[in-house]
Amino acid sequence: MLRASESIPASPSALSPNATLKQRITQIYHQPLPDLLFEAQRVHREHHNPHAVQLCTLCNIKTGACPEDCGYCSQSAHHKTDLKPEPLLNLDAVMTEARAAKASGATRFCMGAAWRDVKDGNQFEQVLEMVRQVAALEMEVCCTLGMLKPHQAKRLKAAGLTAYNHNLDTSPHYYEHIVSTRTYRDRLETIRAVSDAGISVCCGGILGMGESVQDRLDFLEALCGLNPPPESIPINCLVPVPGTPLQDAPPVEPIELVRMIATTRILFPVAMVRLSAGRLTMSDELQALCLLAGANSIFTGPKLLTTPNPESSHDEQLLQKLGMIPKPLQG
Ligand code: SAM
Ligand code: DTB
Ligand code: SF4
Repeated sequence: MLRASESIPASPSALSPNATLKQRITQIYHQPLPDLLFEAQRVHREHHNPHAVQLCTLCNIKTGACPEDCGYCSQSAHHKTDLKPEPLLNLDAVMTEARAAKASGATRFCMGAAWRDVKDGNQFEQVLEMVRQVAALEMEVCCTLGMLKPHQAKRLKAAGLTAYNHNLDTSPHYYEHIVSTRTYRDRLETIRAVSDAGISVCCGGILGMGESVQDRLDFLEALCGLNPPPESIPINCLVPVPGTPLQDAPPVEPIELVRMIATTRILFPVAMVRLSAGRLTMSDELQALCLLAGANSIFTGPKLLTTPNPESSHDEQLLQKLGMIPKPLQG
């Protein structure tokens, strides 16, 4: 039992007011786990319903043959994976998936395309129509289509896009070990175009690509540099895909994932923190810890973009066991 003479362990606020952001992030991440989780839960409960988890569904509207060489990705033309490239899906197919996603409780529909960047023209016009029609279902609508120019971001906004996903993925330093066909600066420019157009920014990263813990903290520091801060932060664990350079990467240490989620929650109190790729190989207990550490969204449905994901029935059981509920759409 704690005696009156014993002090409560140091909390992040004990850090000197002159500490740099890097020092603050390091101190938050490395503090004893009970203190880290306590702080993350306090912040989470201040801004979110601690019982509610937003369900999102992904739809890969254009598969494979991507000219970028992202080392983690099944869809890069630079890697020999088993994936069969597919052209842009037609509007009906996308809407069928969007309606099914809504019927299964998802409130956000995210369309991904294996493009390096968006080209003006017929295909972009088709995507704009998809955005209009998904928005009309009264779902949040998100796209991840690669690099965007400011005028394209404005058109997506006008079509009703809620959010654009464009990940920084890892630290500025480690990025060039993972992708050589584009730079961190390219990523930042697209993110600028998205926020300047008034679209909410969804920006996160991937753990388990051979990066150090310091790289992960430097990635969080880079996220803190975004202005405005991202409203949505997907934290992915690498799904190792045979044929990619990262096919043999070892899995992320589970408590390191929990620490990353909690640190993200503390640094971004109002953001949605999404426990994204990699859940299929996580135990229910690990997912529960992530939800207790401040994650408040998951992707549901048996497939992410190209890799498998837990069945919806499993996720329903998990939420039920935890006494948690799918988050309703805010009016
Ligand atoms: N082409 C677009 C782009 O790269 O911005 C959008 C699609 S891309 C597949 C979306 C995000 O999925 C990537 O930024 C990356 O963070 C994540 N991702 C891709 N492959 C992954 C994998 N094997 N494991 C975990 N996350 C992955
Ligand atoms: C994000 O950060 N994770 C989602 C979403 N944004 C688009 C995608 C995960 C993809 C996992 C690998 C795949 O299925 O190909
Ligand atoms: Fe292409 Fe996106 Fe995959 Fe990179 S992550 S190879 S840009 S689809």
